Amino acid sequence: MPNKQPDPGDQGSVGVNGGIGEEDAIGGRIGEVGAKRGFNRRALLRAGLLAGGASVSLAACTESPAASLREEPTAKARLAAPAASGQTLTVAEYAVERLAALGIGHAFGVPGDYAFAFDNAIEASERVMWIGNASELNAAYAADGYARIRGAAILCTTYAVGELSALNGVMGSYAERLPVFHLVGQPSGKLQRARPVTHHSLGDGTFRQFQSLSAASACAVASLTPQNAIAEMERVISEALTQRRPAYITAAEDAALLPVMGTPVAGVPLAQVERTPSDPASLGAAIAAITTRVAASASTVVLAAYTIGRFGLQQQLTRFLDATGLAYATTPMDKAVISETNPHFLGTYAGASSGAGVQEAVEGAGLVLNLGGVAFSDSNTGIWSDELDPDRMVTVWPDYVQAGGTTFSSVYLADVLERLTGTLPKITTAKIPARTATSLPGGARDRLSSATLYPRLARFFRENDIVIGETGLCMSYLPNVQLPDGAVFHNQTLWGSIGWATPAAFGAAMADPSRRAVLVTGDGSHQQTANDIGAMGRYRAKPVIILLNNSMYGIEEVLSEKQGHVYDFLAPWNYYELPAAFGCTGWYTARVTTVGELDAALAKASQHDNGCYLEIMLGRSDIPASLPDAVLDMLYQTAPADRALPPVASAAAAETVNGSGQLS
Ligand SMILES: Cc1ncc(C[n+]2csc(CCOP(=O)(O)OP(=O)(O)O)c2C)c(N)n1
Ligand SMILES: [Mg+2]
Repeated sequence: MPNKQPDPGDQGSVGVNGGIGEEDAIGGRIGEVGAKRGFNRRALLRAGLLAGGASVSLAACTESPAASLREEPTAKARLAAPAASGQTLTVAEYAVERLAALGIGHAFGVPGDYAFAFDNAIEASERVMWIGNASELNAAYAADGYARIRGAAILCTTYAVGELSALNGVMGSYAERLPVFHLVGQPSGKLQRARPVTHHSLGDGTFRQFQSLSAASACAVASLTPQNAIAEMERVISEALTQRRPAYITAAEDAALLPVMGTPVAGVPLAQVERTPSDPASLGAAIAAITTRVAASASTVVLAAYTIGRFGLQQQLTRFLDATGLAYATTPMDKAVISETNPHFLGTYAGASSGAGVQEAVEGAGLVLNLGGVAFSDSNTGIWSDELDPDRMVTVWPDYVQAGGTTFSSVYLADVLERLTGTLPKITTAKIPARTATSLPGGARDRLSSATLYPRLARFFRENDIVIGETGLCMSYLPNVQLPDGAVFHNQTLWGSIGWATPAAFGAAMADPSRRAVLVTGDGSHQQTANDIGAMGRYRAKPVIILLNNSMYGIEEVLSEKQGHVYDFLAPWNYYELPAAFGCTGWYTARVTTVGELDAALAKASQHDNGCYLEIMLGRSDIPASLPDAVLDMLYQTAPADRALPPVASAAAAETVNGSGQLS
């Protein structure tokens, strides 16, 4: 039961038995006032309203198998747990319990008085544990990391100041297709109608303008009331899961405290949620078109996209590859979507930055079967150095198929995979380049460099690891490190917001504590969100953090014509001291400068059953030269005569605008 150990910081005046009083934005009178504005008020409201209100019980919700995911006994046991006691749930409680039924066991957030209804509902839930992050942006990143492993996540922030701080993080989840349910409390309807000057407002008596900003990061939006809460939760859950994108769920504080009306829905765990079926005629036509194209081409290679993982189709893909014998490659964004020990795995495809032999195998194929819709973004293709012919590619997007000039709509990835598995014959496929065992370069006294580091990290990674790589120079190396069986890899390749990886690694660690989470991050990125190391210690997460100290925003130097920019230098932190400063106890920390020190530290870290933090001193000499002018010109397109973008990059962008990126 690791989840709800009360940490030392929680045992003082900010008691765990209710968590009330942690915030009182108006008066700052912690404790008494907080209590009155929190549970007591809610209890009074509920008691007063229940007598005349519709009497519905959500006891059924607690019977979901997902209940076992909840490992969190302490503080909540002392609170009335409405779902367990069969009491009528408030709107906020219903929202939380309905999401819990999907198997979401944690909610990441920062509390706020307008969001107390949601905060208190989470605190009182038997199935969802409150996880306090250092900021809302951190919480959004953590929820993103959690959703990558658990399939979906809850983020809870307060009105305006909280939700807007989270916005970049949630937008990243939108771009990278992760269903994060963002719960946001608003001032009560009474307040909004009276139009007073309140905190978190622009002082003009208007209240709804922030909702539209937050809504831009969501594929579905719901403003809950007692009358609509049950139906609206079904709608937003269905939409978020169909699209694998965030949903924004808000409620005015008075509405959030009223009992829901109608028949509640118990829900099922994520894996049991029924998928929208494909249109049979369209599916049949798409399968026929793909089969014809495969038969007509001399060779076929598969690109397996990240969406295979987002939609939980890893086993289907494995069966498909076994049945057809087709070889597959993954781009950095799709890395380890299925185990990289799969015998059909070619390696990483990223244009000129591909693994040995992979570019030739993929670009030399007569047909590329793009399963899931690879993002041919600059950062995913060795800066558009891919040379794929759109006419030799069939793309199975999450909800439609594109074959030549024909689009087959209302056809879903899962159905296409399943049907193709039974339809395509066993095919001889591209030759898989022989893998050479990596030798370990460097002597024990040598100063560390990327050349000596990454081969050692490759050996350090172990089966079932969750490896989180930050945006930055590490992404020039990690994609080509082959991972052991069952290990997965996540990077925010498309959205690329630095700082994401540290809280995302925390979220991933919370999503599955049985697996080791290994974070590889640059120093500049880490400086943005390092304060969530405190949350890691507090909630007993045990990540291994590999901090790359080059004292610079290194990749920015590579991406600009000249180096040594004043804006790329960083404040010199003593990184390896951070875990202690942030209250982590029992962590193994080290600063390593030589190859021998690194070897010793990795050996210790692999044995240490708690958090580990290794500060790797790479230095500025490890930063590669700037990219050639021609590449930079193509990347930025700032001069009239710059080289045009390659066709697949532009074609894929057009797909995104016209197709699966715009489902609603
Ligand atoms: C939120 C955000 N701000 C700024 C950037 C621009 N940016 C991209 S990479 C990068 C530098 C990363 O530096 P570091 O983490 O130290 O990694 P390094 O490349 O040095 O290994 C910056 C500033 C960004 N992607 N996201
Ligand atoms: Mg750096």
